[in-house]
Amino acid sequence: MPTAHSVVTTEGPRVPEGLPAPGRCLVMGILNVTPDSFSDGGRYADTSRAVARGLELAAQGADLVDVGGESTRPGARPVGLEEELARTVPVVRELARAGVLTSVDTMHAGVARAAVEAGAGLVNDVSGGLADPAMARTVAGLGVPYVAMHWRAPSHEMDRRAHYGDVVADVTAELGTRLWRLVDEGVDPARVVLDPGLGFAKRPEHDWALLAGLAELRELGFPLLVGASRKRFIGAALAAGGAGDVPPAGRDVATAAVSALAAAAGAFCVRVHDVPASLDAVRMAAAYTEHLGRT
Ligand code: PMM
Repeated sequence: MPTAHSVVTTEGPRVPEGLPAPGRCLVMGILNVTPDSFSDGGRYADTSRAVARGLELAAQGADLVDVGGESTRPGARPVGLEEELARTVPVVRELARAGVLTSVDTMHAGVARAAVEAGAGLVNDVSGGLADPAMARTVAGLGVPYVAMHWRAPSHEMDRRAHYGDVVADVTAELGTRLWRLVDEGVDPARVVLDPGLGFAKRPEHDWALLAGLAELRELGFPLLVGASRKRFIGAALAAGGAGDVPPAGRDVATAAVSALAAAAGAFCVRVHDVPASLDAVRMAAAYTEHLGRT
């Protein structure tokens, strides 16, 4: 459902300045420099291991590497600003020095600023500017692309907020409202990427409805990022299909399938742990969509 403010486009979404345009859905590799993220917590918790993993993701073909220093899994403990800075900034700096395009996954304006000053080329904010009132103006001043995700509440209470009438219409309307608040505060709409926030105040049925409803979200007229990797709704669908209880690290093939679906539905970028599988998946989606309507 387009909102009063929506810009309906018939073409594919434009690429925000500063991001690559390979002619297919972008693949963002996840680098969680945290002890407690839900599927890879602790693996890259120190700077040198994190940098090595970031270089590996880039060598595998990631279009950009998303460096996060605070876990957003349900119930995760908040991290102090100093700790988040210490986890992310040195990693961003080293990767930028090596020529790797990085984004910083943060809800905090201070971290966003420090990371961009250290070389990050994009700010990825799962709260879409709601968690830190200084974020919108900071991002406006930094002049980098900004991912604004649909978010309703901090991790400890988001599961209680997973109530919708029509989830696709509600998320589209809430993202539209958020977007125009950001623009009011100076964020350049040409630099904005929107994200439905799979798993954030969503139950598995909401996540599937949003994936199936990407076309409606695209009516907002902005590039869409989809973060499905290893999430609970993928585990739920595997279980429902007879695969049993598959732990997060065993969900990468299924994640790649979701990447293909998202890319074929017009996603601009997918955010994943396993880059090679999703890169092949989005390549297949590009070949497929090129031939849609020709037969
Ligand atoms: N999901 C997580 C973290 N950051 N960023 C965006 N833009 N979209 C997401 O869906 C998203 C995100 C949580 O997943 P992780 O703990 O595996 O990183």
